Amino acid sequence: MSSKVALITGITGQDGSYLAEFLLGKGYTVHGIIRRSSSFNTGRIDHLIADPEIYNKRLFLHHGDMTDGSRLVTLIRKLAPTEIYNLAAQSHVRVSFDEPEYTGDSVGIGTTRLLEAVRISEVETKYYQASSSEMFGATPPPQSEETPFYPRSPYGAAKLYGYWMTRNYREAYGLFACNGILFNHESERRGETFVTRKIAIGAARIAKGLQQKLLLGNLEAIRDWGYAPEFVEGMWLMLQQDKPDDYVLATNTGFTVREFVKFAFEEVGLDYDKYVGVDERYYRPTEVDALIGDYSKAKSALGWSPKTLTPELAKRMVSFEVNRLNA
Ligand code: NDP
Ligand code: GDR
Repeated sequence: MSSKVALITGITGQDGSYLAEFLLGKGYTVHGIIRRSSSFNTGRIDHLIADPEIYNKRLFLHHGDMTDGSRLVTLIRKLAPTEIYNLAAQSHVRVSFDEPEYTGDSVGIGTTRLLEAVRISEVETKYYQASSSEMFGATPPPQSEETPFYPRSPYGAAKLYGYWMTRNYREAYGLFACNGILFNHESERRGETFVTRKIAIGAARIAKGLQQKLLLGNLEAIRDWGYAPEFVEGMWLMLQQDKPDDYVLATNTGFTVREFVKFAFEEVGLDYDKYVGVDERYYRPTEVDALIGDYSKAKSALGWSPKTLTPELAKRMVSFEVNRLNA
């Protein structure tokens, strides 16, 4: 059996589920932290839990929370992971305006709790921090590792704090710690309130006659949308290098939300104009107008490049929803 042991916070999320699959495929033993919930929250990894060759043999789940520092220390001491992927977060930007304090606690201080847990437990490990293009906020594209940060949401500000704490632990204590500055990446497993999944579900339901209208917020925001399974491989690559560093992962292409809507409705043969409306409820107090990532450093240092670009991603997500409705 491989001596590589990974600990993933946020294993029940979009990226955590793909990363767990990816690492299991590489022969890792994978530990994941899950939150206690009154209803089931493991839907994205249920297929792994159902596999008797995997669950409790090479995949182990532990209750914990980013707001509970002593639990993080206990777990890291006990599990002695060789790689830690910190993916847990209140990751919804709009929600972070409603819950700025909790967002700062789980995303920002939560990162510090985990880094401190690593330092206190004196475990030899490599650390990946899920940093975000939201940290660039108002700074115009293209954005790279050298671009100045200007966060525009409580989420972006909390991620920026986590980014700097990760760098500080690298510089102060020699921890092998990397920031992956990831631009939007989506998939069939994306949370249903993020715009791409919401659009994909809406287009499929409208085509099936199950829904009349799709109400969205700002249609003119530009995003760089890639495919999540490709991005988790980039996270792993960062920890396989000789030296820790920070990397942008992106596709270097930008599309408006409106264009994503157009691609999605084209897939079901409909004119989006007839079905899509705007509801100001989905506007943010401060918006990030345009994110387009320059991933040249990841390409040259990690040999990483995206394969799926936004138009194909939109088609793929819609066709998944259509098939789901027809099943
Ligand atoms: P998701 O929202 O899908 O998943 C977030 C995960 O964090 C879930 O497992 C969630 O648990 C868990 N979580 C939330 N709060 C806590 C807490 N207090 N303690 C423990 N666990 C918690 O996010 P993604 O998979 O899309 O993203 C992964 C990470 O990458 C996040 O940190 C996100 O901010 C960051 N990121 C994402 C990008 C993207 O485009 N997807 C781009 C850049 C950065 P539960 O299932 O119980 O809710
Ligand atoms: P984002 O993703 O804020 O970029 O954060 P989201 O899909 O929420 O929004 C993207 C853009 O679409 C606009 N928008 C809408 N957004 C939502 N959620 N719902 C709508 O109805 C809607 N209409 C328009 C938004 O205003 C925005 O401009 C994601 C998260 O995964 C973060 O955790 C991650 O760090 C960043 O991507 C990179």
